[in-house]
Amino acid sequence: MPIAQAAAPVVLDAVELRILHLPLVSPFTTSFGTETVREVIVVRARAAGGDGWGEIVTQQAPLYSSEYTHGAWDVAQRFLVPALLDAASSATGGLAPETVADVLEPFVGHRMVKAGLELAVLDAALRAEGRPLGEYLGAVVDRVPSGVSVGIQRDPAALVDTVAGYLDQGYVRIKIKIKPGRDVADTAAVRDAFGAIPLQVDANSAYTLADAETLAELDRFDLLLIEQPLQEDDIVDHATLAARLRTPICLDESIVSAKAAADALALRAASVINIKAGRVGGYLEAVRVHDVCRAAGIPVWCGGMLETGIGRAANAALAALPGFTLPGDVSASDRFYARDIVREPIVLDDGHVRVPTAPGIGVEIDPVALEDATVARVELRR
Ligand code: OSB
Ligand code: MG
Repeated sequence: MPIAQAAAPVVLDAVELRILHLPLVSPFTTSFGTETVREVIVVRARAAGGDGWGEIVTQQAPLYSSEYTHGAWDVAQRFLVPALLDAASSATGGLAPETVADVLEPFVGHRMVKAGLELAVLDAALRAEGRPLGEYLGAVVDRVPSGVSVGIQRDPAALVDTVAGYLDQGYVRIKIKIKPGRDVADTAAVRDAFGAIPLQVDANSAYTLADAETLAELDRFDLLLIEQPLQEDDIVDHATLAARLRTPICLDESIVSAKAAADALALRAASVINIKAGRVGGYLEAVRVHDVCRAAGIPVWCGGMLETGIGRAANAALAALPGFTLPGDVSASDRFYARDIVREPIVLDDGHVRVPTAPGIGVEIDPVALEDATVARVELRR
């Protein structure tokens, strides 16, 4: 469903951007690399009615997508924030959160930056109105099942140990990262060790159609899905692969908008879709992706980008929409961070995460934790 009730316009006095460095509790390895410190940008929209917070989920290097933190830092200051400040001045009567995407639309790409800016404006608007983000987006449940994304480990035995720890904590679905040479044996080890748990794999674009035979070997593990086996642009190849596999194909990197989702479904390139607000340019576009999939009877789930408590709280709200019928990568703060930057870290309760009910994103920033993690700060004014 589209947003039922629009939010009131926001007058912006300034936008503060910070680059944070947050140490991860353990290294996170995917087919594209290993991260030990999360480098991320936090946005504070300084509005007449109070501050709003957003998160730009770029990573340090352009390995998952073409976006990366210092590119985001540049484009935000040079183009996107000035355009936003112009459109949201008292002279214009302010800017409604639903029109942020229109204001930023002339600038091609940079969706993660647009998403972080839109979230900050949305949070400011909703806090001023006393409305929780979940209610605004159309949440239908008050808690969401929590899955965990497990990085590639030293060997399959180490992977089994790591997965055992997450199952003990109560996570209801396991996703393991795979890459060529670390696929069939790793998946077999987890299946053998834990039986019929809800299990899926994520290749982060590491294969080509020439690997179809290897990928077909995964069919015997009854996986929920295989996520993004081929490259971002390989929509037709994904359709070809889908016809050869029994395991459902889920797209992540390829789905950059509601239009991209509709096209991928029309081509039968995927039968499940991972929705990340950053990747599609914002939480409002994420709702539109959800709506396209729901109308087509395609299940969706909420992906993650190692968010801080800001994006993690917003993801919990998004994942509460009715089309999110599979557990998301909406894990507890302590899955990645010893110390989150919000006062109410996201916690696991019986394998679920609560949808915040306080106004806006529903969490308060811990100013000391924020300051301690900040490595760069800038404030832009009109
Ligand atoms: O492909 O889903 C992905 C993290 C960074 C970049 C891409 C991905 C991921 C994850 C982690 O899998 C998801 C999470 O935040 O829990
Ligand atoms: Mg993925």
